[in-house]
Amino acid sequence: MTNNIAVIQSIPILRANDQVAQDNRALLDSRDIFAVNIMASPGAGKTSLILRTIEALQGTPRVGVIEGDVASRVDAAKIAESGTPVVQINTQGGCHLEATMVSQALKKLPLNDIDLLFIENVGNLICPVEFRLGEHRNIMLLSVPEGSDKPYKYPSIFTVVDAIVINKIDLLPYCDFDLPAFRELVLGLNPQVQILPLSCQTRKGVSAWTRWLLETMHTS
Ligand SMILES: Nc1nc2c(ncn2[C@@H]2O[C@H](COP(=O)(O)OP(=O)(O)OP(=O)(O)O)[C@@H](O)[C@H]2O)c(=O)[nH]1
Ligand SMILES: [Mg+2]
Repeated sequence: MTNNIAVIQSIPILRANDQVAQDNRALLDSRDIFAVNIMASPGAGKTSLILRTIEALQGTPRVGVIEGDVASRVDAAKIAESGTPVVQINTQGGCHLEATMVSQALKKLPLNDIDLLFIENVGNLICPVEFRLGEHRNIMLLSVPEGSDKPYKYPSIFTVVDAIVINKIDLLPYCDFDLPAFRELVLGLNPQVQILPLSCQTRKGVSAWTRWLLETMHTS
């Protein structure tokens, strides 16, 4: 009798997420789209970096954007103004993007017109780290006013990323951000990571960032 009872084996959330992330990755690979997941604290400059990169690349490769925010279309509106295809995900309180959200967003993007996809994750240094989305590279942004001690407090994110962009270097004279100490600390956690200081405001360092991005895109 008990053989007739239906049983659903629940899949742990992260494993289920990884399966969808693999499907996203397969779709992106089949369309020759390189995807970059951008993680950072709120206000570190994720949207600014995407806008500066779009400006610097001048249409080659062709960029598309998925914007992840708890609420609002503010960031997507800024990207759309540049003429770049964009989809906004609102997590309605969720502190990170999940692969299913990206899967839905990919259905709304003109994939034939995109070579490089930026996924702006929700501003958070903890939760996005665990959730793969199907991306080819993970980038972290840390802005100078946040302080150079963040690797002590949030070590996980520093270990999973391929590059760390230190944004707002125009503010270095006004902050006590210790760049050499930060470098040493981060390389201790992740010896392979690229560290790219820049300012989205003055554009200093943006060309080194785009050079690294294109290099890693073409060698993937
Ligand atoms: N001084 C200075 N300000 C910057 C720089 N880059 C961005 N900002 C400012 O920082 C603020 C936040 O920038 P955003 O690009 O919106 O940051 P974000 O990480 O996308 O923020 P959320 O999406 O809200 O998490 C804005 O007022 C930007 O103008 C920079 O290089 N220097
Ligand atoms: Mg933003």
